[in-house]
Amino acid sequence: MSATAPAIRRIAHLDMDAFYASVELLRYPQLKGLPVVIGGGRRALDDALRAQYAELPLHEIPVAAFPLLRDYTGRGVITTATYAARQFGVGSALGLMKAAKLCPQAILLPVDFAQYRHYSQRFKAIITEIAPLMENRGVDEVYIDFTQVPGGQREGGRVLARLIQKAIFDDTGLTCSVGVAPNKLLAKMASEFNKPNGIAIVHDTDVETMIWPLACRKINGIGPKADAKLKTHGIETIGQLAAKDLQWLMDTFGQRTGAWMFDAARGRDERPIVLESEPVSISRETSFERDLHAVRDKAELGAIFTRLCEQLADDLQRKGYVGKTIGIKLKYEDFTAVTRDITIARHIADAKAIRRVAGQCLKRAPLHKKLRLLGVRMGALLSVDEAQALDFKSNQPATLMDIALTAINTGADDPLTGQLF
Ligand code: DCP
Ligand code: MG
Repeated sequence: MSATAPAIRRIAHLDMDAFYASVELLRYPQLKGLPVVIGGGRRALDDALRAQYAELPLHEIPVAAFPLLRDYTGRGVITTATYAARQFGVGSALGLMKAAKLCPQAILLPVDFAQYRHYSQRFKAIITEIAPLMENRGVDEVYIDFTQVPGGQREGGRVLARLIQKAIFDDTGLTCSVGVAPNKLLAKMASEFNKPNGIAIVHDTDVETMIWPLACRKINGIGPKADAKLKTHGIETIGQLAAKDLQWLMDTFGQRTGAWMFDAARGRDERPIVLESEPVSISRETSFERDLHAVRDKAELGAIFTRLCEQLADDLQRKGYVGKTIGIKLKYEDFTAVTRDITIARHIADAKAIRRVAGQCLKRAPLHKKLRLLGVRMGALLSVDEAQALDFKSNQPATLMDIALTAINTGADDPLTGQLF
């Protein structure tokens, strides 16, 4: 490429290989090359194994000591499987007992989301150091804009893809696969072409040869329902889809979907890379079926309040956040609203702790009017990893007694609040 040639849009899709399983193999490298599946609620068993071999480092626990799929009973499903296990036809979403029939000798390990989140954050941090325009698509995949990044145009993006793969592997020991293409739609398909540890490059001119032979389901957005409908019209491949005219597609699938399918079959996709914006706060709220009074409906209100705190705690834990500003929102029967919040000294995400602090907030809000809505919010968010580092450094006490220390924005107390919550 000459120095004056305009940059061609190059978008990469990067997807980690057998992600959960590969993370498990980092601590149990003795299982490398063996069929391993991840799933089921067997954390207790894993703990038992570690307790039994407490004197040994994890990587020295003998392979023969690991639980096998053939001994599993229960209703759990596989989250993922190593490539060695996939050869037996087992993989994501398959029931563990069904999988045991196909590959009884596979080793079964329980899921450890905290560990996967940790590695997820790590590989993404490495990518953004090299290529800052990254869109988060979930725990193990991202889109990256290669267009303006050094090496992003060389060999269609292969040079930069290789560099990123190497940087991730050097830091984490994990492999990934990358597709580089003119847009997200094609990049997503391409990242699957050479899995695992592969790179695939697609140009506009490759659509006919590389994309049209694929099944329609390979288009991200054509799900089982649309696929079944396409099949009833004899359309199996993307090439067959591309042979249909726009009007027919719009008549059959509706204007929007039909037009989208028309473009997708031609490998056209203009969607921009959406940059990560970390949430400032996470909240849960609910409006009541009838207005509730703090005294007369105390039990009902208390139960709803507790439920909201549990849901908020769930959201936080699922997304890997903790926070230290707990707030409530109240809307009254006359549609006026108030908020109260308290900032505590440590970051938390646990339902009981949230409930206690939120209860303190509620005590500071007027409660003589009936309520139509109640909300609970967590602000001052940090990722679990960041918070651990920070709270450890500042050596804060582990108790909740310190919540009274740093109350802010609590407004005037209302004499009617009493000891309700
Ligand atoms: N996952 C899950 N349940 C599913 C599918 C996936 O829990 N039905 C989890 C486990 C995977 C992770 O999400 O490790 C990433 O999903 P992928 O589809 O990218 O699958 P893998 O990374 O495991 O394998 P591949 O190498 O095919 O990408
Ligand atoms: Mg993956």
